[in-house]
Amino acid sequence: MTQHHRLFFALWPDETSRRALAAQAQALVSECGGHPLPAGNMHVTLAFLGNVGEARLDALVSLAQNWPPLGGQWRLDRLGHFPKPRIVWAGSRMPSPELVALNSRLWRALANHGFTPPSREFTPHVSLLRQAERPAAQASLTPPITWHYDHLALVESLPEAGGPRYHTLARSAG
Ligand code: 2AM
Repeated sequence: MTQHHRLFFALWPDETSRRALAAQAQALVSECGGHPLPAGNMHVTLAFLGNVGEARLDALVSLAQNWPPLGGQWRLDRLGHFPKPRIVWAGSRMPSPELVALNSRLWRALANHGFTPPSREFTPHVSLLRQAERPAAQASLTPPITWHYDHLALVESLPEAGGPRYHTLARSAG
């Protein structure tokens, strides 16, 4: 039987923004209910691939490893809510042109390997709370958090009883 891996490409926060996001998640629990994501799991997904067969793994690893070095920052100034999956998230009021461009570039490269880009618009977000009962009362994230990123990661999501465990399979230089 072919083995499948649940994969996505993501950016991981630098230490300072990770701490700030974790503190923000903790502070929102009393207001929104739900459970904060473990700080080490916080990330922004650039491309979600879902279940991918073993045979396609090498090409993805190579894509990640050969991705040009990144250097950028993302300013998070907004809180949002996805009611169906019951997620409270942090993101930005104005779409970040750098992240949108990176998302497009990545999907163009993935399309060359036979992956189909999603039809839904890209809404970069960092999930802060799962199983949230309500959105945050205010839509702004104050003070804003500036996230510095320097590499792209290909990550496998491994289901575990307490929530997914993320395992980085490959990353770009940075
Ligand atoms: P989430 O943070 O909003 O849950 C691993 O599951 C990562 O891929 C998470 O960042 C998750 O987003 C995202 N993800 C899961 N299912 C997805 C889907 N169908 N489309 C886009 N992203 C998805």
